[in-house]
Amino acid sequence: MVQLLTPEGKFAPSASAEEFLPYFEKLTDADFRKFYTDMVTVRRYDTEATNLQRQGQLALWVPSHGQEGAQVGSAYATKDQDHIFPAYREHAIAHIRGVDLIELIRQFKGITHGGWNPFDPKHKNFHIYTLVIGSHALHSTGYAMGITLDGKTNTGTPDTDEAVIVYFGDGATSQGDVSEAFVFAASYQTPQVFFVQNNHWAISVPVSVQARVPLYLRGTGFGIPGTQIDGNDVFASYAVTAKHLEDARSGKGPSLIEAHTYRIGAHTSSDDPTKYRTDEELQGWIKKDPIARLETYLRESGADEKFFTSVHEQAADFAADIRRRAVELTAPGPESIFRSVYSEPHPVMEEQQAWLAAYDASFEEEA
Ligand SMILES: Cc1ncc(C[n+]2csc(CCOP(=O)(O)OP(=O)(O)O)c2C)c(N)n1
Ligand SMILES: [Mg+2]
Repeated sequence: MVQLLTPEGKFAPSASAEEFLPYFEKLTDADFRKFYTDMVTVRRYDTEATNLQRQGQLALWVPSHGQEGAQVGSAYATKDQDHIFPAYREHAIAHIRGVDLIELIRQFKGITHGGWNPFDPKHKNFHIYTLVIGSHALHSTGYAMGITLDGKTNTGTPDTDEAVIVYFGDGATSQGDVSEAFVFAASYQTPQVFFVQNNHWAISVPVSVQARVPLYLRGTGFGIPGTQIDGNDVFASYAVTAKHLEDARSGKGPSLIEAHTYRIGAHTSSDDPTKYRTDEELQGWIKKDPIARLETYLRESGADEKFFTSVHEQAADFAADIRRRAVELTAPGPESIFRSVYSEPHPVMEEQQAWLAAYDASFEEEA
């Protein structure tokens, strides 16, 4: 397992980390502080969203608490031209790509048909959240085949060459869609990274039931090489993803990363994890927290109390702003249904919209 930063916050790269170190060495102290700031901000946001759900503001929330190391490191390893296909827990990745996190709130409030800013399904090349487990593995492979056919990758210009990264969970690897995506990715040598956040549970089913071999080996039989990383180590996540994406952009085909991490919270706001997992297991993972270990590292490399206080203040302000805007969000009118069907105005949609408006108005006349 590739690890650079131990759970105790010591920089001690594993032997397997060697080929990835050149990528890590490009980072500066300012990058480490950015990683930390984003991890703290998104954790604070996640807590706020969980509270908003409990207070009846959101229909559902899917917490990301505990998975910030895997997400922040890998997101910083992407380039603007890369295409990201998330599942539904990738809040830190959305944030780093520049998606306004109120857009995720809009989705979980149930007042949008999807898309960001507010209806664009590929705003910032961050594609829509996908709750149908594993289906977006196929979408991402299709997209990666498309950018190859369009000549947008492996042209020898790394500043603009494109790649695709798709995120899904340990449970998703059991889906037929993911296997099919592996077949097509290997056959067409797509410029693509499959990033598995192995948080050890698929709702109440432990990964040990679904996978008899480590997940990073799942691709091997398809011809897709894999790397296993400590997903709570933001440095490992950055360095390994940077290399895998660079390989993808330069014609080396698809690959897989398995990030070992843990979902500290419930699967969703509808789940009670105390029904199926032990407190002992949870406490063991809390000791491997991705934020705490980076904090130790930063303190030992000279970050002072003022830095940490200011990060926590910024995160609290960020969450307060989200709360204020979340409460003010209103549902769009029914015309938004018609607006989201075609990318351009369409006569049948206009006709149907006019019919619905007249139908609605007929009630007003009766009243
Ligand atoms: C096709 C499909 N089957 C079942 C479900 C119900 N479901 C929602 S989340 C989930 C578990 C997913 O686990 P994993 O892939 O490990 O992702 P995690 O939620 O742990 O991040 C299941 C079975 C679904 N959303 N879609
Ligand atoms: Mg899981």
